[in-house]
Amino acid sequence: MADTPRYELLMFMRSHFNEKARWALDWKGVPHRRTPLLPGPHGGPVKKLTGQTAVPVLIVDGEPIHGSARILDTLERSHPDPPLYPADPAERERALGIQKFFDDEIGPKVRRALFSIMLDTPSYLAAVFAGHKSAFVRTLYGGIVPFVKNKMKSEMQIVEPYIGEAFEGTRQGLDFVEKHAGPSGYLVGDRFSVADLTAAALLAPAVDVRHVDMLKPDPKPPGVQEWMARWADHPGAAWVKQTYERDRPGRAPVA
Ligand SMILES: N[C@@H](CCC(=O)N[C@@H](CS)C(=O)NCC(=O)O)C(=O)O
Repeated sequence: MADTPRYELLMFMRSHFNEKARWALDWKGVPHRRTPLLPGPHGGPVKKLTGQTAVPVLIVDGEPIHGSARILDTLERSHPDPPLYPADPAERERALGIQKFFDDEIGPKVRRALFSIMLDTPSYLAAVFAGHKSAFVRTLYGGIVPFVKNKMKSEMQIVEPYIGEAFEGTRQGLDFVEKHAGPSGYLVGDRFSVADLTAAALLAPAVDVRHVDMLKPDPKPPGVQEWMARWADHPGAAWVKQTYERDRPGRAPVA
């Protein structure tokens, strides 16, 4: 029997809030196991473990921690080097404020905007979230989407005026990083921090980032191509790509 790892991440493939936790684990070089779950069937087991259904969940020595900001905070305490929090208290406060802004305001809107497109292409949705499963499971999963589409739409508020606000929120996030990145390219001070990690991860679904954990599968349906083309020339999209190229490490050791 395989040993139980000290760190196990319960996650969705390619999901941007989950990407925050993956990035922090990789940045700090924390050996961990990843357990990809399928959105939908994930709900029961995750609720049993944490009392709520959202992932990422990081299990540390058997203790589940949910919420990407809490996960990053836990890792910052257990693995302070390399840091994600600036040493200067004022800079730290600003970096955590930027994380909160993106977690609360921008991340959910980016997701809503992209889902408003992907729900019309169930097989692509299956390729995004069930790419690690067999072709049989992917086909089954894609086949279920049309039946749960309306429930998903109401749960994720995929209706007007929220869809329009979600596209506007995506633009607001890209505008924010364009405006606030300093000469070093970082949002706070002159080194990479939780602010850059959060903004880049939560905007990544709108950008053609090449990192394996966020790469969108091909072929992309026309709606997804249009979604990416819409932001491609925005300087904020260039910032996201640059941040990925410069500061998104490869996979930490598998535990
Ligand atoms: N604020 C949470 C948001 C997490 C979140 O929205 N997770 C989504 C995936 S991106 C999820 O698990 N949705 C399914 C559910 O809530 O049951 C965090 O920062 O971790």
